[in-house]
Amino acid sequence: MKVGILCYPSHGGSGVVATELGKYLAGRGHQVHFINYQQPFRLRGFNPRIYYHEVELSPYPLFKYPPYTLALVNKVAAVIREAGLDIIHAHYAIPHSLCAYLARELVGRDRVKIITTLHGTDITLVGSDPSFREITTFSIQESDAVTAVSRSLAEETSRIFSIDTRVEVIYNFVDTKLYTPKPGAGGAAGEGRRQAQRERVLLHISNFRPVKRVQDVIRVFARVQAEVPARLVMVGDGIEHFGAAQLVRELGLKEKVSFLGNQDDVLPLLREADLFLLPSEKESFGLAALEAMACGLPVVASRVGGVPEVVEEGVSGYLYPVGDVAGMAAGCLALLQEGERYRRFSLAAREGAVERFDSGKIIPEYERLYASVIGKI
Ligand code: GMT
Repeated sequence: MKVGILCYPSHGGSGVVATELGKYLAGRGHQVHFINYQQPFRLRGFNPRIYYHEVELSPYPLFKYPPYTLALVNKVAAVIREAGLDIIHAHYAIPHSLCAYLARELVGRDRVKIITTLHGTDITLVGSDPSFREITTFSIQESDAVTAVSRSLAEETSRIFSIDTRVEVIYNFVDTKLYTPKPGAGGAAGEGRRQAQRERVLLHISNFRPVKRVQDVIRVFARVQAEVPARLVMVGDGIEHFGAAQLVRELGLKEKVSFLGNQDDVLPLLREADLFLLPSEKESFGLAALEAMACGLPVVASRVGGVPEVVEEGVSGYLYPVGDVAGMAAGCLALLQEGERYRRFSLAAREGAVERFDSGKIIPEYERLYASVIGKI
């Protein structure tokens, strides 16, 4: 099949899922075309079956807001014609799903099928905002198939929008052959190392938006490090960075907290960490938590959205109400202070990732969906 992928190329779970999906599909013999203003950050190295089409936008004094989405539509239509795409897979409803719809209108309805994958904030924050609500509803309804990355998000989509479109759940995935505990030392295998090492490492990765509650990460860490030697590694960037850095200074934790900014490759960081923290207010799935689990890290998180579908409560992590900093700190300490418990959770985290979310298990679900919308099965 020939598949066009539209996604956000910057750091963020939806772009990661779209890029990893494209790479995997190419590995299975499909031809994949990324159409974007920038090469997705995880799209590295040459692959003869992966094409990258850059959307260029000439500046014009009349445009206060350069119309990127119109240029994208134009480019998508051109790629459909030139490459003969079978499918456009739009990740994140706004604007990609609508751009796919407009491009299909330009080339002719029968030429290409549209799949929209909903990732979370495109529904829970952006899509439900009155300024985007109608257009989100429209683009969902005009897609040939719609998927959501968790059951919770699929249900929320049906609740928020009055649509009769079936929203199929296809979970996010991780390559568990690549995302593994540090060979011979990290994750579940590394309990010896963990016992011996002085400082435990807590890790948080996000886009530092208000919805991620990064100050809760700092407050949880403050309580944990008062009981066990520990350090906190913060990966990512966004508008909450300054508030978080300020809180670290106020709490006198500057020597124990590192802000690394956006990182293209988080695997080495996951392999050196002991616990993953995700105290978000909303989280449709929590891809960063899944990648952590694949590396054998138990997760301490809030019980929201799709997180309980990923992290098995009391098995691979502990979940708490949003803002329950004391609870989350207690959960971290229960894991860090009891070696046997930590070992069990670490093994279960790895096992959960391998058995339920491995890319080799999930990606064929997308292939089946593609085949069914283009009438091949
Ligand atoms: O967190 C965000 O707002 C960014 C968004 C994205 O595009 O990366 O994340 C969403 O999609 C991810 C990939 O499907 C999910 O793992 C995240 O849970 C989801 N974020 C939220 O629901 C807040």
